[in-house]
Amino acid sequence: MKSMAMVNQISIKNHLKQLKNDGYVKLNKFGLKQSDAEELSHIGKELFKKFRKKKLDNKVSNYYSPPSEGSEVIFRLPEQNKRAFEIINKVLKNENFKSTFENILGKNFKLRDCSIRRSLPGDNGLYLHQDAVGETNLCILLSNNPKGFGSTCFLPGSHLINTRMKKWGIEAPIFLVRLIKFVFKNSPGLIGDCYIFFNRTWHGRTSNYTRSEYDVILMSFFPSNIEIPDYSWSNEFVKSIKNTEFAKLINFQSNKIINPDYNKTYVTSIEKSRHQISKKNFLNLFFTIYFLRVFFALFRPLYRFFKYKVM
Ligand SMILES: O=C(O)CCC(=O)C(=O)O
Ligand SMILES: [Fe+2]
Repeated sequence: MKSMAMVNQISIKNHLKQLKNDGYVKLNKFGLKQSDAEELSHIGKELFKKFRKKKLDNKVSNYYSPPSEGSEVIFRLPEQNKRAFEIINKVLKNENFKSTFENILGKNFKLRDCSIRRSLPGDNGLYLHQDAVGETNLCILLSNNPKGFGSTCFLPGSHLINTRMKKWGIEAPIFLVRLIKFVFKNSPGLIGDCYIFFNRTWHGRTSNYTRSEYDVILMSFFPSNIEIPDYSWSNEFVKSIKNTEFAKLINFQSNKIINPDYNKTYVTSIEKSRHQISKKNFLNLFFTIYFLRVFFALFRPLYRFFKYKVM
């Protein structure tokens, strides 16, 4: 019979393989108990209520983005609630979490943000894009969402496309994404389910035309061999969490990177070198690139012309 540790190793290996093939993966809970996940879900709901009441207070804007374009966000969740901090810290200390993230980001990887994003009824979704070099997200679902309404969606395998979307100028608005939605995968699941995705994977958010709100924790990690976009946790908070795993992971201010070695970690290596695209994803990728490039080649001049005329 296989030991528990061996089963764990095999499942991590399979998840990593899937992540590297598709640019995203759904996985088990990294030591997050069902009761912890439900507690986080409850804390999130209470915080949204609190922030909505306080929204006229200017100071709040650093921590809260009020309902706009279908979503609402609370930044730096662990600063808002001690219990949320403790639960998240438990995930960060979990051995499976560590070995998974060390495999893709290298040792000493960093945590930049940990926010809650709510998809509101009537959310049209988010356009197709990529984020910062090296960025990798861990999502923890805080709502039961078996159909994946208002959830992050991905184009499988697109993290391995050499050219960035910005360079081609094909970051697609949501109506275009909807036109070819059969090539995308959304992220359904139940409270506590987790996803990892590379922010280099072409991604957006599906629409939410239900009457429910769907919350998710988005934690953004970076390797230590690149400069991490500016971000600041309050001094008070940093002092209060001394010697925790969390404190270690957000201590990136001193990271002055002079010469990043892109080959050092998987997540930076995909920026520069060629990795094999799996057969399973090839056709969809080829079709999407072709479709978006042709669309923008034909319509961008027209779009610019109308914009110029109106202005
Ligand atoms: O809202 C989401 O699910 C995705 C958000 C996202 O991709 C972003 O903010 O860069
Ligand atoms: Fe994004």
